[in-house]
Amino acid sequence: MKVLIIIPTYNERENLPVIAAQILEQLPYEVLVVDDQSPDGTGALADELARQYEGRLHVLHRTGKRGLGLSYLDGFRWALAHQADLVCQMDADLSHDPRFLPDLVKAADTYDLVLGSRYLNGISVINWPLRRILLSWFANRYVRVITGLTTCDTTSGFRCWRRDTLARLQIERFLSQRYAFTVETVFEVARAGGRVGEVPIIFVERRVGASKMSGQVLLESMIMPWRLVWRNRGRVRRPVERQSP
Ligand SMILES: Nc1nc2c(ncn2[C@@H]2O[C@H](COP(=O)(O)OP(=O)(O)OP(=O)(O)O)[C@@H](O)[C@H]2O)c(=O)[nH]1
Ligand SMILES: [Mg+2]
Repeated sequence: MKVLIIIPTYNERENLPVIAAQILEQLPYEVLVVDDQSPDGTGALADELARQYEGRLHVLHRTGKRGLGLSYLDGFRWALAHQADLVCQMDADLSHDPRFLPDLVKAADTYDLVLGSRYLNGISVINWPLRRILLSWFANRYVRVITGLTTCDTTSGFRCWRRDTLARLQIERFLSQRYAFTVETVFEVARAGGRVGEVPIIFVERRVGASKMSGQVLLESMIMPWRLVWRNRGRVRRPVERQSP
């Protein structure tokens, strides 16, 4: 079974070699780095890593409009074209520990989409200031109330998809270009009757590099749940969804 881990990067020079080694030296998976022409040279570094881990680390250099959601869509297309059976998503900044990947992969036996959840057993977040925890926690509450989704951590970027779930996504329908993509994807899977599960993870704040969170990102994320509900009006009001056991 081919498991592909997609890692989007924008200025992650210090982090990328560490996360690549952690995954490729301990787990039987492949990695796809999707770089958005990082000014710090992460793309060229990824090419070096592709030579070092020949056949196991691949690089997609994006051109055109920058965006986390747009990067994932390109990564998904690549994964489908390269016959991946399971596709995981994770950040490059070492916030997502690869030791949880096997749990996500295993849960994909049962679920169409598996979320690595920070809020399943209380709050599992290390080194976040209180205001950041509150922002993330309220963002998840906000999404649940507006969309009717029942997942605890709908905004998590640590996930595993079954190939057939990805293949069924109507990519051309997507509205989000940035981080709101996390919510839109869960909403679309649940709306189509897919099984969404959550497994607990421990999230650690990045130590090096800068966050790409911006006002524009927050604005898109505030508006998106309303846009999703509006687009879906007249159909199932509250998407049906099953939780993890
Ligand atoms: N390709 C691509 N990657 C991006 C873009 N924006 C962010 N990323 C990557 O997406 C991942 C998550 O970005 P972060 O800036 O860590 O955002 P976050 O984890 O939501 O927020 P923090 O908690 O502040 O770190 C990292 O691997 C980034 O390098 C983008 O526009 N394009
Ligand atoms: Mg981060």
